[in-house]
Amino acid sequence: MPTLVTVYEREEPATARFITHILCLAAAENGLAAWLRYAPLQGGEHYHASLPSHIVALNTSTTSPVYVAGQELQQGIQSIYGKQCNVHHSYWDAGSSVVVGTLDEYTKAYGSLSNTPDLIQDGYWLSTEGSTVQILGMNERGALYGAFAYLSMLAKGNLTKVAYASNPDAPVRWTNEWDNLDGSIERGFAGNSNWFANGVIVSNLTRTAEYARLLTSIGINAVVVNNVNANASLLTPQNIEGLGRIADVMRPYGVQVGISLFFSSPTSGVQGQANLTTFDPIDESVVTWWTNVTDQIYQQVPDMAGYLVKANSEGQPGPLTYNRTLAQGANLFAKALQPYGGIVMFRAFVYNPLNETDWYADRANAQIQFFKPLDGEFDENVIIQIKYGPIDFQVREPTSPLFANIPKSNTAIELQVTQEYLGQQCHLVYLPPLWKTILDFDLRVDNESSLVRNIVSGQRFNHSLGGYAGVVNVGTNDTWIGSHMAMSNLYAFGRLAWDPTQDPQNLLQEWIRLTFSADQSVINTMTQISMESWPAYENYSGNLGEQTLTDILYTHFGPNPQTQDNTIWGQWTRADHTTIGMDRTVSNGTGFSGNYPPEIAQMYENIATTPDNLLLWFHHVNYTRLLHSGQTVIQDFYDQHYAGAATAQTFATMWESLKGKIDDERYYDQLFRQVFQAGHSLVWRDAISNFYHNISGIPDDAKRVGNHPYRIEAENMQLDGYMPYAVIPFEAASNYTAIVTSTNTTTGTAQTMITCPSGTYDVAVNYFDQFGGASHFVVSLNNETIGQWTSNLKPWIGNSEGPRVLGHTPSIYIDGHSAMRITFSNVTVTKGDMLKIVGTPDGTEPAPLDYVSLLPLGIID
Ligand code: GCV
Repeated sequence: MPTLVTVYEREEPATARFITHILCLAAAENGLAAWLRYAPLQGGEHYHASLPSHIVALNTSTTSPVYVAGQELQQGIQSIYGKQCNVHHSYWDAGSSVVVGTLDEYTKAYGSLSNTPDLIQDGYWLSTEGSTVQILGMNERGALYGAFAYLSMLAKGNLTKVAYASNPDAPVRWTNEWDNLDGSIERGFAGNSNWFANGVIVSNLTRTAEYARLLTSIGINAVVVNNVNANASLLTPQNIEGLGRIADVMRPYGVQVGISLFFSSPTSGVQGQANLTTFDPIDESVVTWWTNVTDQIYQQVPDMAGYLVKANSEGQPGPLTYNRTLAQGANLFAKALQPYGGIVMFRAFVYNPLNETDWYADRANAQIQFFKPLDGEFDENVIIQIKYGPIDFQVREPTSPLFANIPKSNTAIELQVTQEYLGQQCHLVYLPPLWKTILDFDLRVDNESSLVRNIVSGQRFNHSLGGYAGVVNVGTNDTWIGSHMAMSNLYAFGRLAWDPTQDPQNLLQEWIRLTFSADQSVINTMTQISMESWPAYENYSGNLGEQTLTDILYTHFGPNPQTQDNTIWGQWTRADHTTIGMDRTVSNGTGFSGNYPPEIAQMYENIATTPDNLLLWFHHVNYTRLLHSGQTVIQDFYDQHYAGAATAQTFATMWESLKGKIDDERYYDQLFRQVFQAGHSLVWRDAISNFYHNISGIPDDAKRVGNHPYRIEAENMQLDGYMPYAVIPFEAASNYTAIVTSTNTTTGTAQTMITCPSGTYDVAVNYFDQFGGASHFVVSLNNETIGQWTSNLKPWIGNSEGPRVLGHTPSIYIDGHSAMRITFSNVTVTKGDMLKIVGTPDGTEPAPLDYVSLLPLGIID
């Protein structure tokens, strides 16, 4: 007989009752306030005497960052400790107070500090010693940063005496948002744009202001508001006016606006601008066109941060069309911006579509080929923005050698906060440990210490410009980027851009305290899950330097390793029946390893000194080659994929231990994602293991791959109204086969008699949730329902809104993106019971099923 069922789907009444009941027990939080919740501290009133009673914010203008700092301090102290402070805007000396302002204004009002702190632009001085708390910025923005640093202390219950100066490591700390003018967001997994809709800038910019507040609290100083795949109509007079409105709401938070440009805008017929017949960057008419447009923008946005340019890449136009160099292209904009102090962030992500049969035409070499010869030709206000690896935000890549090859140019590192290739916020992946492998990597230029973080800060090659660009892609969803836990990535991005020496785990724990709870068990659990998440994801997606192994021709979400090879995108793995890996050596391969300075080049050139985790990035080897670990390549694939998926199972269980310790709304939302991740990590595990098992023909020593004793393949059940379906790619389905209903309007039934021993089992059903329908499934034993669900996890499309949806890019196919699992726990099963699944198709989705697992307690398969 079936027993109690717990599922984490949304649609069913039983589940809904469960959530509602729990919701009554604890207050809900939607996540919008992120780490700036200012949660009340228990017993906060006992600390009133240790807190300031007055706030002096040394600026009377309501739109100044110092004024905002005063308001923020008032709100924070009130909310965290329940103490009401008055805010003054000029000299005030009545007992304990906190004074916030620029160093200059403070000196005018209160006289010089005894020791003048050593501050640079955006830096601040924070002293809680004495009866007056001093928060003094080198500029207004710095003062606001200092106020947030003080509030962060208060929110963590830290009332210790400190006195220190803090300066940013690099001047450029920007986010890039890939928002399109129509309101969609490329690689965004949290709804639509907060600032664009239907080709124009929206009138309600409340969320934009809230975002600026969050960003400034982590030291971000500019936002590029539109997609690097840009649209010329951003430059209509109406949109330029709109940019002014965005800048106006961000300015009080010290956050500047930047924009991405479409290189051929002069010939795009932009409404309200002249239309030219050329976009040649050295043509006088083009120079004048951009100068004019830039002047118009600065009239509306006098403090615009600058331009971001993606040129001659992935179909974007650029100077190469006219046989001009990328430097000539970049300098066109640099000259227009120079009078205003603006910056050009020129992206190094330049490559041409590649020959799909020629693996020697290595995409990883492209940036070096384009940019190295141009070093020294870029204007002083141009920064070359370089993705962390030579390909494209993969789960592991070697550090881009370009950082070492253009010492005369300013550089910035581009990191991706949105998890395009790393689970699209439906898999938890805490990214800073990955980023740190790059930032702390020593490229040994001229055999001297050359850490990437010291290159992009400008220190290593003596540049005053450089820094960080993080692709964030926030949307209208309350979680901002699609999942509550993924916000740790944004928090840490800002904090690392300010100080890249910080420890990812410390940043994480600070974020947990501010965002969720100071309860040590909450901190420990979330820390463990997060710190294990990148290694787990790497293990069940693509280990040994094989890249993520996702489908690069479609959604970038689920597994599909064969899409890497023989395409114009040049992400080769070169997997055949006996060998795998990309030979990037100088001696025998594409020569990529020679792009590094000699010490690093030698390390990668030599297979014996190449670390296992990048082996297949640099070398082409037999599946049977022994790794440094002593394992063969193929067995390591199997083992790591099993290990990674096993770790992902523990995340859901660990998360369940947080029940009642954090608010229910975020608890259930994240639990829903962890359950999804647990299921989808098995899809990944099986797909990659099966793929390489199939191609190599080498069995798994542990006899797991292709051997699933607890599974009942749907195609082996008795089918009525269902028929077998050969899944493409084959590895995305167990036994390569699913079942689908015979038509899209008729119900199908799959049934079988249970032959396993009677007992209590978890019943896991693997199915496919395609975009285009919401099929319904009912699972029963002897005609008694043990569970039912509607296959509609509502990926973000158009204007769909609402909590608890998976935001990944959807798939219209039965494949590794749509494959997923639902589990009914603790089901009592008797040998001889009839297990039946009835699938009702909907729209274009034919109620696809893969298999049912009857899992004894503790078994996962
Ligand atoms: C904005 C990858 C992504 C694209 C992105 C591009 C880029 O190719 O898949 O969506 O385009 O990188 O960074 O320009």
